[in-house]
Order: sequence, then C-alpha cells, then structure tokens
Amino acid sequence: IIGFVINGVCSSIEIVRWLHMKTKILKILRNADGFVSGQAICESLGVSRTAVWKVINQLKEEGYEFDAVSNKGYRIVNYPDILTKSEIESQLDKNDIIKKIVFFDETDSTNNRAKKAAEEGEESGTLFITECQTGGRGRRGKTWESPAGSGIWMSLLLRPDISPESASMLTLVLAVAMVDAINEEVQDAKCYVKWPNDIVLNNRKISGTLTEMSAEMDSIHYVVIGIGINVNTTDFDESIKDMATSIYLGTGKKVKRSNIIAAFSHSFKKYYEAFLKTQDLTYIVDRYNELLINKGRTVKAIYANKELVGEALGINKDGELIIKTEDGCETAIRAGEVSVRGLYGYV
Ligand code: BT5
Repeated sequence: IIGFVINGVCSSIEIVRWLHMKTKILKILRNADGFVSGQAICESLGVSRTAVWKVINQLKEEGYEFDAVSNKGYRIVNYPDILTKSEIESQLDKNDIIKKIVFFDETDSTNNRAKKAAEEGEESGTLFITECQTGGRGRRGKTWESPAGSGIWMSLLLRPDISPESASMLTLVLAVAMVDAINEEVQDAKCYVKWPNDIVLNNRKISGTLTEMSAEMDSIHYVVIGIGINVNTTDFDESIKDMATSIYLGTGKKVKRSNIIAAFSHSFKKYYEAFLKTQDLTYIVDRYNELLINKGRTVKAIYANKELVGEALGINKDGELIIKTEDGCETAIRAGEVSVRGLYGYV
C-alpha cells in the first residue's frame, strides 16, 4: 500500500482515508461534464486544496492526463489502462455486485488469494485482481497464461444462499454477463459462449472461468469465480496461439480493462439476481442459447473414458448441454468432468 505521509507519520487510518478520497476525486472528475474546479472538489469532500492537489499529482504519476485551466479547474483527458483499486472503484455504484477490490501487482493465482481470504472470513462481493499471475490455473490442473499488462485476471468471492448442486450454473450465468459487458464496451465484438465456460471471438478463446467452492452437504461456505480475459494481448505462447485470441486482435479495438470490469459488475448483478430467484437458469436459458456457439454444430463430449458425438441442441434450465446422437437419442450432459470440442477442432 502506498501511504500518504502527514508530517512524517503514516498511520493506517490516514492511508484508508486517503485511498478513499482518491477514489472519490476520481469519481467526481470521471462523471463531470467538463471542468471541475479544485474549490468544488474541496467543498464537496470537505478536504483542503493541498490534499486535492496531492491526489491529482498522484493520479498524474499513475498515467492520468489532465487539462488544468486556471479559473476552470481540472478535466481528465486520458485514462491509463491500469487496474488499481481507485480506477475500478471510481466506476462502481453502491448497488454493484463488486463491493471491495483487493489488488496485487503480481500473485500466483487470484483464485488462491480469494479462497485464502474466504477461509479467513472475507465478505461476499470482494474482487481479487492482479496484473500478472505466476501460477494461473485452468480446470483440472491445466494452466492459464496470465502475462502482465494486457489481460484481466480476477476472482470474485460470493457467499450465495443456494444449494451446492446449483453452484456449477454460476459459471454459465457469468459467461452471459461477461459477453454483455464486452459488448457494452465494443459494440461490434461478436462474442459467443462455448459450453460451459469459454467466451469465443472469431472461433478462438478469449476468456475462461474457473469456479471453486467450499461447501457442506446442503450449504455453501463460499464460491470463488475466477475469470481470465485476454483484452489487449497481442502474443500468445506457441502452445495456444492457434486457439486463443484477444478482444484487440479480434476487433482491432483497444479497451480499458477497468471499463470491462465495471460493465461486468453491472451486468452480472442482473443475471445473478435472476439466477438466485429460481436457483436455475429459467430466466437466462434463452439468452445463453442465443450466444451458444455449439448450437446446431456437431460436438464431441469426452467424459469418464467415454465419447459422445452428436448435434448440440442447446442447454436446458439446469445448464446441461443436450446432445442428439445419430440414433435420435438425446443425452443431457452436466458441466464438470467433461470436455466438449468441435469434431474437427476447438469449436
Ligand atoms: C479455463 O480453464 O478456461 C479457466 C481459466 C480461468 C482463469 C482465471 S484467471 C483468474 C483466476 N485465477 C486462476 O488461477 N484462474 C482463474 P480450461 O477450460 O481448463 O482451459 C484451460 C486451457 O485454455 C489451457 O489448457 C490452454 O489450452 C488454454 N489457455 C491457457 N491460457 C489461455 C489464455 N490466456 N487464453 C486462451 N486460452 C488459454
């Protein structure tokens, strides 16, 4: 944590107050329609001009560019693509799903950080986010490439009051919300969902989700939903370069990563609340099936040493993928120990 040192003394209360103020100032400037005077900021927050000036200087160091005109005040003209607590928090409302941000410059895996904090009593709605993961994880022991500076690697801690069997559907709820969030930032991004948890652009993977849970027979302690999104990535490791892409590579548009996180926080809330009402996908199934890239295509499901080849018809309200085999039989398969591929490649 960077502290604000007053008279050489840096107490934790001052740090909290200062970080809080930085978020508030950023929010005022972000939402302003034009210039905001230093005086107006001082008055609305009840702080000194020096305090405002110090925060503005700190923001400049982080890469924010200002237009500062005497008698008019400040206006932000350029935002850096950073993932700091204040950059994200200044775009959230108090009703959002994300209630708190915990940011790391680098960590092994945000899912690991979220699970550890959950064990120690951290509250629902806390988002763990990092610039770079050194041990990013996919499902079933696979690795997730998470280089610095270009992607979103984050984990949301939730404590939903639902049965443990319903929790796996959260991955599907999230996928739909994330597609909406990406589309809000890049209108012409034609993203699809590959059942159950991948988001696909131009037939390549831009995002994956890893949901982990701690539960008893009939109640959940916590769920951690880890999300990786390639946003402005331009290079991929040889091992994935034929199946991975990024929003930038797929659309030619660079996006500020914090904007996607804020848009996700708004869209996820809507779908999450709909999911909690019924504890299934009653209200989401149609939207999911609209986005399902596998729909109408021949897929191969591999599970428990078995292979099932057939046409993917769509999901049902429990999130299961219905596959129709050549003999006309329809089988519903559950996400979990199953991998679904196109017959000739990734989709
Ligand atoms: C996933 O697993 O897609 C889940 C990925 C979840 C990552 C997030 S980041 C924040 C949080 N913290 C973590 O440690 N994890 C979560 P799965 O469906 O098993 O896919 C893994 C496969 O995707 C790998 O085996 C590669 O083939 C491919 N892959 C790895 N890195 C990728 C990347 N950056 N972009 C696209 N594909 C990738």
